[in-house]
Amino acid sequence: MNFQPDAEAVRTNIEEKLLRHFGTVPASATKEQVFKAVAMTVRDILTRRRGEFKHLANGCGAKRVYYLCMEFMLGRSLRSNLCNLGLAGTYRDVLGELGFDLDEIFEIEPDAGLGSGGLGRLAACFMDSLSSLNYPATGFSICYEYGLFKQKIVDGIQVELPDIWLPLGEVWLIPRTDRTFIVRFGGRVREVWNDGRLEVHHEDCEEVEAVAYDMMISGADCKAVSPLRLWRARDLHKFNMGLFTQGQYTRALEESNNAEIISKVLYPSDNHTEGKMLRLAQQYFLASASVQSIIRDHMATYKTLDNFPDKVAIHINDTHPALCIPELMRILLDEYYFDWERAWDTVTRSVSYTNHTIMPEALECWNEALFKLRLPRIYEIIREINERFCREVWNAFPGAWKRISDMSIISYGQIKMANLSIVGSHHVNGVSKLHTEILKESTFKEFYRLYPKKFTNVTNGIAHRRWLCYINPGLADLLDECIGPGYRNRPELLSDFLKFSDDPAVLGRLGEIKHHNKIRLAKHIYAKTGQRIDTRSVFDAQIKRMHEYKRQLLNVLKIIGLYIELKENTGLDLQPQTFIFGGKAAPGYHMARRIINLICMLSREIESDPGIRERLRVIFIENYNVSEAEIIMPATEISEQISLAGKEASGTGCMKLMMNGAITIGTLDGANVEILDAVGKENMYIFGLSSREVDELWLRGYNSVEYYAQNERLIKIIGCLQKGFAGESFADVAAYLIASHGVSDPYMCLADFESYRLTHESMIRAYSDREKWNRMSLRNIASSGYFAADRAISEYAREIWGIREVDSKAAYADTTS
Ligand code: 26Q
Repeated sequence: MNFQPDAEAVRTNIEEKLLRHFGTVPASATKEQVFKAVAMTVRDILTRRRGEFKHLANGCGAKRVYYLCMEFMLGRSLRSNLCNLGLAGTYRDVLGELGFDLDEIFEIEPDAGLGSGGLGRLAACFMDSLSSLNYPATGFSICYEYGLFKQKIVDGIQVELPDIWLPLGEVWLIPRTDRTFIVRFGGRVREVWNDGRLEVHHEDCEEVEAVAYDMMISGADCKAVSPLRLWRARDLHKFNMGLFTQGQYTRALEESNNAEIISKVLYPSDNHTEGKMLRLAQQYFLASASVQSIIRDHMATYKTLDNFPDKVAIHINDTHPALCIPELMRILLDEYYFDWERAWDTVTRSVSYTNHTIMPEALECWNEALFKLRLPRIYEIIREINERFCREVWNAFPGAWKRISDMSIISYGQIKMANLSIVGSHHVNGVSKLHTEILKESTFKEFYRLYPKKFTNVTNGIAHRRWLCYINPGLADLLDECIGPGYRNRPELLSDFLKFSDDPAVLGRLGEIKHHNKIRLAKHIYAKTGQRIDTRSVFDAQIKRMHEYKRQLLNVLKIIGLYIELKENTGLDLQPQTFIFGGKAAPGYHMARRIINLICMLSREIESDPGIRERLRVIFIENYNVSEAEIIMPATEISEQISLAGKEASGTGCMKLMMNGAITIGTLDGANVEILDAVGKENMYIFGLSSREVDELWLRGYNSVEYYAQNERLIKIIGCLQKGFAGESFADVAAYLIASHGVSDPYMCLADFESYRLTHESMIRAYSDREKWNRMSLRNIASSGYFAADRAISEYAREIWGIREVDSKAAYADTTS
């Protein structure tokens, strides 16, 4: 039976934590203290349940999955843990009696922002489903002291501040000082033959200790609790007393800090690599500590590595943790004396890989010479993997030099991590249907010819309990009433909601729920920015990382067009519209920062014009993160998914918005294609070039001036950009959009502009028939079940990892027999 405290126990536990940790009582405790005390009691429940589940899983010898990712963007945990455990009501009552409001306590928690965008949030959603479906799973990542920077907008410009999350956030972390491993960098490798076997010694290297901090991830209405193990770097030689006594005080401090720098800060770029040696150190640190931990657990249970691939699935989320492939080889060869073939067989039957991008600048490469200096033994192993692989390709395609050079793991002084990942994995997964097709036909075409069976498609999914039930309780209540609560554990049942498409009462309720959520967002925006937005205007949101390929610029061009129209024709009868943007730019990404600046200046100019701002509003929401998303998603009516076709691997924000009843305007890109399949073209607005047309246009040569010169509107819009907004010229952005040579827009905004504008216009017309709009909204909600992470995880489990749910009855039968 799952451990579940009653109200009396909850109250006593909270009081006890307050007294013991803060020497206080509820009547005089601060909200921070109450948050911490409450979180500690929840952590205790989770730890206890984890013990019970581990016992069950061990009892049946279940195969486990280990999910490695450099990022886990968890957001806040208290609400989701309480809801998942079915304890939200009890805690609300108890805290009420103690004089606190649970919702206010939720607000105290900082976001755990250990991720930069979609990849990191996907990892967090997947942990939720792994637990909820009772799969035996562990996540591995780094315990960054600073997560993704905090974004401030000062005079319309992004300023980055450190994200200090640990003082409060670490309440969820359980330090496992009994789980530490040594990770080695630099030095030399010495090989000696001893008693007929090769011994590999690592000399003069720097040693860093990896210390485990576990965060317990709850699932909903289930037995499982899964650990997310976060590694923190600790300097082994904490302090160099020698230097200290020689009076070199600062040098002693510097040296002691050096190793700990590894887990200091998350790299803030997404869909772009930075070939920095510190990033390489972070990646190896994660890979090495995690593989050592996996082997230790496995040996503790089975006392042999013979059955390793039957009991262990290691998944690498993008290439960032790919060094676990040579690291596992190293341990099997050097520490367990496997021969090469047996070690390679073990590795390639255990590891699988998901690719998340086809943007060339995001495919990781490391400089061979620097890599060799930093990780000499790992380098030797990669060389050997590569030599054997190239021989295999040669045998399959004799004389095909070009092909071998494309597929080689090392070429022209670069180590290509995607090639290493494909060669070392039993499956290579793409994150949407279209993305998988592009991987097979273009990015990894040669690999697909060699290993056609390796390639799979499991389309991404989102944690629907968090992104629907918990953040949109009004909608969840309506669904409970109409179709019963079964969809909470079986998201495919959301389709039952279709039965209500023609029920005017339900459609009316949907409209009211949306309006209520819009009021909540409007209040939030007022508190943050002082801007009072009209809740009867249509809420149109583009919330995601700032990136050229996502084309926030295309959206801005459309808004400028509307602005010009309103200025030219003051009597124009236009449905009031509020455009909401949110997203961070990588600090070194100039154009992305310029786009933020443009949005903010346009917003400011409109704000100063009373005649316009009643009908057209632009809002830039500062510091877009998981918690901000949780307020914006339920309030949004139009979801902007307008990347250039072929560039967005999947997108997951599109799924969250759809599930909350927003209607999508989008290109045929990433998961949009499957949203269209699910909801039908009557309930979605598609525009623009297809990915094939994009490729053709690219080959022919995209000439922006062709689109510009023929379009009166575009001429005016570009003119407006050149003149600028609120005193700031954007002539540089205008030049980028229309240049036919030199620096120009590779994402072809102007090619899709007219089709985008017309499609948006027809959407705004449709909005005036509110019942029809609500019906579209209902159909989107009812068709969103496919995009639940529960579905994605079941597919991964079955098709890629070969793991099964832990069934409590079977487990007991096993242990008792
Ligand atoms: C690599 C090396 C050095 C520094 C940084 C990086 C790095 C970090 C993060 C490279 C890429 C990322 C993140 C990529 C990402 O978030 N991709 C998104 O993944 C989502 C989940 O599959 C998809 O839905 C999105 O389409 C994809 O853009």
